[in-house]
Amino acid sequence: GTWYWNRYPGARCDVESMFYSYGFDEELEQEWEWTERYPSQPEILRYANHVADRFSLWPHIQLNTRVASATYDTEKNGWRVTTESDEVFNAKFCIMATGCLSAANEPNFDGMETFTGRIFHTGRWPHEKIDFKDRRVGVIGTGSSGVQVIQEVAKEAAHLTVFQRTPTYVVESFNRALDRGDQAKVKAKYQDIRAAARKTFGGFTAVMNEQSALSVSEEECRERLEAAWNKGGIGLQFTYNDFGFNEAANKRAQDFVRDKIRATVNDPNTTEKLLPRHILGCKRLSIGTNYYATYNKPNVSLVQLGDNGIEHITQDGVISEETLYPLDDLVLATGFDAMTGSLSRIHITGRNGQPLTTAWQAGPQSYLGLMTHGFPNLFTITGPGSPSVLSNMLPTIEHHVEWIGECLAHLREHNIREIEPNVKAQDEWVAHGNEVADKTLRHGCNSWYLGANVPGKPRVFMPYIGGMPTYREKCSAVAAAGYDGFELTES
Ligand code: N01
Repeated sequence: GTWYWNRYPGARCDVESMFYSYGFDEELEQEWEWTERYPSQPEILRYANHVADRFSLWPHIQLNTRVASATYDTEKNGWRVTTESDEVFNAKFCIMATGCLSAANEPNFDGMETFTGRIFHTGRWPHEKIDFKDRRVGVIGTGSSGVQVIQEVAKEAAHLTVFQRTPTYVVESFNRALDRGDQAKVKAKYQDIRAAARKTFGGFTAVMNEQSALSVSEEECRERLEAAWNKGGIGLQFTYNDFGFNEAANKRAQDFVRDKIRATVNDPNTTEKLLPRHILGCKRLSIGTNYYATYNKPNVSLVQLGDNGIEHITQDGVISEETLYPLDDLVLATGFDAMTGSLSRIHITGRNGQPLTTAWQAGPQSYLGLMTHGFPNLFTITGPGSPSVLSNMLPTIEHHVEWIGECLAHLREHNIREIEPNVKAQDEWVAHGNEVADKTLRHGCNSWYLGANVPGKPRVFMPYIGGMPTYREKCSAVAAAGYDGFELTES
């Protein structure tokens, strides 16, 4: 879904293509050829379609179907799922694979309906080619989607105005074509590399340097950061092990990126606006290709939004700080109602008719990010409370699919009709998740990890930040102990 909808110009994954791929089938991984270090959206979509073809999945998939509700039937111990076209499906188990970053966050700016130009959201991009030639384009938002779309639209538009609320840290991707040799090296030991990646915090191939940034001189720290920068990608975060925990250590990384911005951007005014001030990695690090240099182009200007943000939209453009910026097109790169949005937009009701939105009123509650008390037989793939967005999503999704698959086999084998986490196990898991998150610097900024980008959303750090190896171990131990922490009811 992600790669079907996010088809804006420049859309690309920030995990290397050879590892942003499935590992469950050796023939698949040997045969498929990736063309670039970081895969573009069309290439990932081609890959997903290829996998569906290769494993004959299409007969099991019903496209163009929006699920409206999922209701647990306590008598029948099963789920009743309805679609917006009034189809009804009954199933004993229901698995929500609705995604972490799929419910678009579309702010309803005052006067937006009067705008006479075109409005696009990066996460709901049209399928036809959108031409920005000779047009005055505005982009609102400078997260990972904004960064990518800005770089591309700037190449085409007559003028591009970027409306920035919070400047972001962008590292260079140094994307490049992958030749047969590059691929052959990985393919020769694909499974070994994947196994090693599974032992890292996020399931990526970059390995954390287990040294404090403060244990070395500033000069040595800079040299290492420079080397990591030149390698490209989000590995910069793993240069020292305390960037995520110690503000003084983190400041060294921040200063390094701020100096890169100063060295790149020509206009001092624009430079000042682009300098991020928050903890590096507190919001998701973005990856770009000449992002900062884009602001040296004569057709690009940057507007720093004041405390009132976007004040008003008129038929002609955007008003901020009483200035009108005339526009033909407006691109909303305003992100997602992350982690919970795709679930809360389906009317899910569990035991005793309790809506999931009520159960999660104060923030998502789950056991292992896989199930929620009061919602028996309902699984979530990469749900809140699991490492999900802090990890390499494809292997992480595979891990959940495998765990749930094995769980269902166990239930069938033991003639069990209902599975549900008990309150104690769930509370302990939520408390553990909060305790680990509190030890990090992640609470220091308004990120979507905390739900801070959506007005009114409770501020809770939603993904599990204890790392993939710990998480995998816990999931395996729970299953090995006969689904410890779950109530299993026999038929
Ligand atoms: O969304 P975001 P995204 N008025 O929430 C601004 C993944 N991803 O779609 O920072 C004005 O990060 C908001 O400002 P602020 C990746 O995990 C990966 O860019 O909240 N501005 C911010 O600048 C990523 O983190 C890839 O102050 C408003 C921007 O809009 C996640 O998806 C590519 C606003 C939203 O940034 C989400 O990224 C793309 C308002 N009312 C996405 N509301 C790659 O793999 C929001 N903003 C490379």
